[in-house]
Amino acid sequence: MDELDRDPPAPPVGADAVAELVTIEQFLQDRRPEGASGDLTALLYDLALAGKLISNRTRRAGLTELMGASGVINPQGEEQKALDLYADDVVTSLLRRGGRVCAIVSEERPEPTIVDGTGTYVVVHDPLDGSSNIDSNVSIGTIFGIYPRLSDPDGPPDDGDWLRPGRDLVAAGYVLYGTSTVLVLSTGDGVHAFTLDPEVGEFVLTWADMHHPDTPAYYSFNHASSPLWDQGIGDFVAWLERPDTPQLSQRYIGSAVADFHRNLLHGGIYGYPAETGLPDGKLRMVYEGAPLAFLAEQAGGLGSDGHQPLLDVVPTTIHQRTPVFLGHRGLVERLQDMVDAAPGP
Ligand code: P6P
Repeated sequence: MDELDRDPPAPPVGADAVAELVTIEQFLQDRRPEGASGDLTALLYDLALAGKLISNRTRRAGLTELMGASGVINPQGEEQKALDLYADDVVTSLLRRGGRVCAIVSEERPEPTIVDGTGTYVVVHDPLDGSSNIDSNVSIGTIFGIYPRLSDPDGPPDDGDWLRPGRDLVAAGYVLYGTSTVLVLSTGDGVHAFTLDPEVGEFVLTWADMHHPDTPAYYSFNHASSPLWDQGIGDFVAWLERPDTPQLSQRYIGSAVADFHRNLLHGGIYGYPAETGLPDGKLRMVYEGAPLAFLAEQAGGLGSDGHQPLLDVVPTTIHQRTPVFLGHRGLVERLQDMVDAAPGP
């Protein structure tokens, strides 16, 4: 047999593996805008590293003392779990060390953490959303948003840097600690997901350019609270459950990041309405509502407070709460219409 008849040599297995492997570093480098300083990319690396460290601890929470309560009460009046404190410390320490932020807003701290130096970004984050689920081994998550600094870099950052509409975000994302650890992020050019390969410690691209499916599959509301909702919300959920409307399954896991992620993949709507006793709802605008709404819109969906896009709301305090409805644009808009149409105070 002469040379021409022989099949080309099969590429070495390693080359195949590498060819398919897109790490988060490679992905961000490939999408870095011309002339960008690289600070945002480096900041996202720091948050990815924080996700790896927190993931490692959540996997061991039952094996160490991290499962329990810390005995400390956070600004929300909720008892902080030891893992909340660990996650907050990890994010804060890595961001301080990275030198790219001037301020950090955290659910776990009463005031923003001001970082000396020349950092040009502000990070807002919920270090561990859903932490009440830790002992029941339900998925939990870290939520983050990134703003460019507005204040004069020669002076201290001020609340104009973080009390601003989510429309100003330049990036947002979450790390979901579930059956696997998934980092979902957007820098304004679509939503992309990276799954942590624990054997090599790399976040590897697993979903690029994610979009809410046109046909929704789930709705995520806590039905136990329905007697406490305003009429428009009750009317919307009752409409969802009518036999002649889209047949959706009800899935509500008590962890917004997990509900949001499932609905992003399979289509649906998550809602935490205002209710008697919680006139502004439960979720927080700055570090939960706005980042998740940024992702929802980047994925072709919508995030709303029941009346308007969450990204258009200007918060007045860093821990303020808001009703939150996230996901399939058609469903969120229908909810808004039914809320506006309902008689009410
Ligand atoms: P409830 C977790 O504490 C959280 O902020 C969200 O992640 C979750 O969707 C919601 O609260 C659950 O609240 O009142 O239904 O238990």
